[in-house]
Amino acid sequence: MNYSILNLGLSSALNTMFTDIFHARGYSYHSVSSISRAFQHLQNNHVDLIISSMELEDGNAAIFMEKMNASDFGRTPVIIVSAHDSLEIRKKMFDLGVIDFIPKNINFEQLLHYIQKLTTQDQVIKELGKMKLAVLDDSASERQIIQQILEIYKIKQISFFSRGHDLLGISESFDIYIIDLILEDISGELVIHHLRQKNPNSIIIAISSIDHYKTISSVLLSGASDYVIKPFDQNIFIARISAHVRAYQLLEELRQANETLNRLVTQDGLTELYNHRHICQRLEEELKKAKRYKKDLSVVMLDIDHFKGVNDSYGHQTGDQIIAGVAAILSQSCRDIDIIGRYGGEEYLLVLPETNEVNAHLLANRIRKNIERFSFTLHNADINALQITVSGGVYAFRNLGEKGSDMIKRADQALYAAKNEGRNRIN
Ligand code: GH3
Ligand code: MG
Ligand code: MG
Repeated sequence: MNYSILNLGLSSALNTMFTDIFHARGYSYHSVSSISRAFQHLQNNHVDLIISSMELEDGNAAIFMEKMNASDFGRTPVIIVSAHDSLEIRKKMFDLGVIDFIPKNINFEQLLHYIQKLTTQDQVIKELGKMKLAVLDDSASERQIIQQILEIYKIKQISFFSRGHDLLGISESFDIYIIDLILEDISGELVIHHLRQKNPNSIIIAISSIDHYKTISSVLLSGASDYVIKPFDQNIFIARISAHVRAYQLLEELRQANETLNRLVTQDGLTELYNHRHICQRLEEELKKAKRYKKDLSVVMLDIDHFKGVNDSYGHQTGDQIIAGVAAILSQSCRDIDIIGRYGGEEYLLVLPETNEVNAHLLANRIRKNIERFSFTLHNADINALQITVSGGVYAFRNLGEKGSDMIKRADQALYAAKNEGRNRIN
């Protein structure tokens, strides 16, 4: 992201340093020494962050902040860099709305932290723009104020409601709810309670002029994500919503990271089938179910015939393509509830719930024929199509004392018999 930073100050040493740092990171950077020049620049350019020194050519940082607050640029964040540091100065500047105060032995980490924050803020505002909002308030003027605030932040998908029953009555869900507590037809707290039950992940913000801790506590317990007291400052209101959007984003990132992690732990990289550990685990689980509910359960062990020859003649990469190709045929040939794994190198294990030995044989033979008929297209200079066969061993669960590993052993024995009897067959 190309951020634009404006420096306001008299020190050329600081200006040189900022120029180096910001240009190196690809940010656009401009420096002025007076308040009037700063406003000229702001009129004509977009600025994401202002860094101001205390002493300026035509005034000081406090005067600048007063003018900023009265201008259209009041929302642009300002950081103060100062050689003089006292609690008094800090308090005065914070009261004027600066976002931080950095002593002049400036720590660049701290400065870059603000740039990072701008990125986060950008992402949050962008995310907010995509979200669907519902505003419930029985006062038309309040609804208008909220609409104006939201529109400043380019939030456009807003539905307005004046009656709690209307909002509860529709089936549509929203990402963010802004709920006034005192309504004509129903208590806002009850609305929040129902909304929360229906929308466990939505952001629900209660707004009210009641500032008693008991009300606040009770509304938060009913499921509100936050409570904003009226009249509220528009920037604080958006900052609070943004904080929840950020948490919402982080949770979503966490959920996706968990999903990826889970895939990595359970999946074989080459074939995208379950890996050895996971298919064995799934077999144990299915065996428990089969025993408890007295259901059939079969396993099939499949192994590519003379696979060493494929590697030897055409190379390991071609071998890998065949292993992945066979996996794809298995996935296409099985039902959704069948569980398919790569047991080892060119061996596959199928776990077939509610399938008896006869049906497991039928399936294994259908797969065997599909593979025998299939012509594997290869990305290989020597050969562009190859045919292979597989052999298989079937075993169906018989007695309560059996473990998953016993079933695999039996299927493996049947497989070796098939190999001995000439391959391209199922035993
Ligand atoms: P059989 O018909 O008796 O099964 O003969 P085979 O050659 O298939 O059996 P063997 O078990 O002797 O050889 C399996 C070969 O599979 C040996 C090994 O190098 C190869 N292999 C195992 N894993 C992989 C892999 O991930 N990629 C490739 N390309 N080859 C693999
Ligand atoms: Mg083999
Ligand atoms: Mg093998």
